[in-house]
Amino acid sequence: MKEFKYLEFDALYDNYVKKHNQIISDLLNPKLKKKNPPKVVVVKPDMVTGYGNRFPGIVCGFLYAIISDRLFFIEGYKNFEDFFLLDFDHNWNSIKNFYNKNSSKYLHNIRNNDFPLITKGNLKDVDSFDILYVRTWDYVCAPIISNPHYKDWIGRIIPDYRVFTAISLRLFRLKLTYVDQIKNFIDNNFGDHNIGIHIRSKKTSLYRMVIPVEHYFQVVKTLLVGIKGKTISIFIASDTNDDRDKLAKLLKSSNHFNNNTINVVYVENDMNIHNPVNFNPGTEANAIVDMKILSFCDDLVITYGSSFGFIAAGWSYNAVSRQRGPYILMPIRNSSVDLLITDKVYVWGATTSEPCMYSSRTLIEKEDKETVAIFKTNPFWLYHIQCHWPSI
Ligand SMILES: Nc1nc2c(ncn2[C@@H]2O[C@H](COP(=O)(O)OP(=O)(O)O)[C@@H](O)[C@H]2O)c(=O)[nH]1
Ligand SMILES: [Mg+2]
Repeated sequence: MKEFKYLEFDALYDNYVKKHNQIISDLLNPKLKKKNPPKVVVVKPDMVTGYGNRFPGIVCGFLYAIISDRLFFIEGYKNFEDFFLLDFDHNWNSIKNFYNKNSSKYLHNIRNNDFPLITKGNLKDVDSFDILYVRTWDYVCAPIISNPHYKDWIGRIIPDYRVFTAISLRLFRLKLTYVDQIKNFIDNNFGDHNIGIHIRSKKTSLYRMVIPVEHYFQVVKTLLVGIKGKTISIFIASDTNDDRDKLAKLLKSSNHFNNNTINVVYVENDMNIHNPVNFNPGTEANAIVDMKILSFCDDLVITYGSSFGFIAAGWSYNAVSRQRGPYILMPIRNSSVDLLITDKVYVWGATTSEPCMYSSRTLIEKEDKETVAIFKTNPFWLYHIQCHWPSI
């Protein structure tokens, strides 16, 4: 695993951890009789959908906390410590009693969007509120890194603008048991070049759109053009056993792979079981394992409209060294004629491993000119607006 570090950000994070721990231990120390609790950002992550929505919301909350010089907390993530290491206690329940009578404001609520505030506002203007709540499942770091008040500073501490990678690698460090499992899988299954595929076919919000499994196969063939005489692993993560098995069979039966040795690999998850709370396929444990293994692949082929693959693309140091992609497979109408429509692409390559901001087109269409112009100073704004749902 690559020895790349965001030196400036990592130093800032280490200082943040020290500061957080000190302030909270003073607050909880009865002898000190501290009266004024610190100003905070409290993220309410989307716990009803999946990791692909939970992670971006939390990362954005942390970015809000550091740019507004507040402490960072998460509300309602009960089983965080089952999966992740904890550098500092960010459980809002630990200190929320100190705030009962204090003032609060929603800095960002996905239902109201509040884009002008986060794209061009100065957070000093909301300094009087003790609590700034953040509720989002979307990657709103995209407009924050355009904000003229913070742009230069964020650009200095995270020079390649891969805010998700820098923050997620510190906040979402897996516990040893998962690290071992993932490392073991990689040691036993990865080759010289590794292509990760995330198939998401059972997403109800994609209406009647589908992506035939053959399309994933086509993209793998394209990615292998020019690669010769190597050991290639093709790692499949999928929300159904059937699609995974179908793609594995297609790949294994192909003879189009130059002189490469191809190993088709996957974790033996039973995706027929469902999470009883949010009805997601599989389990939270096998989801983070699949996601993390994907993140270590050299090439990624992911599914349009599924945040799972976008998050995988940014959640390892490979995000920094990956030469190309991720490649995003586009859905088509569930009919034989759609493929013949020539104004459709079935796959496109992204230029960044940052997660997509799904509501960026809403921002561009609904907000005032200045907000839109500022958002467009994000070098990846064109990429972000491709994430919007397809118009059918
Ligand atoms: N193990 C595993 N779980 C998956 C896979 N695809 C989807 N899931 C589960 O379904 C959830 C879907 O939510 P999310 O991550 O937001 O992705 P989205 O619904 O496709 O945008 C994930 O968090 C996982 O729990 C997969 O390939 N492997
Ligand atoms: Mg999602």
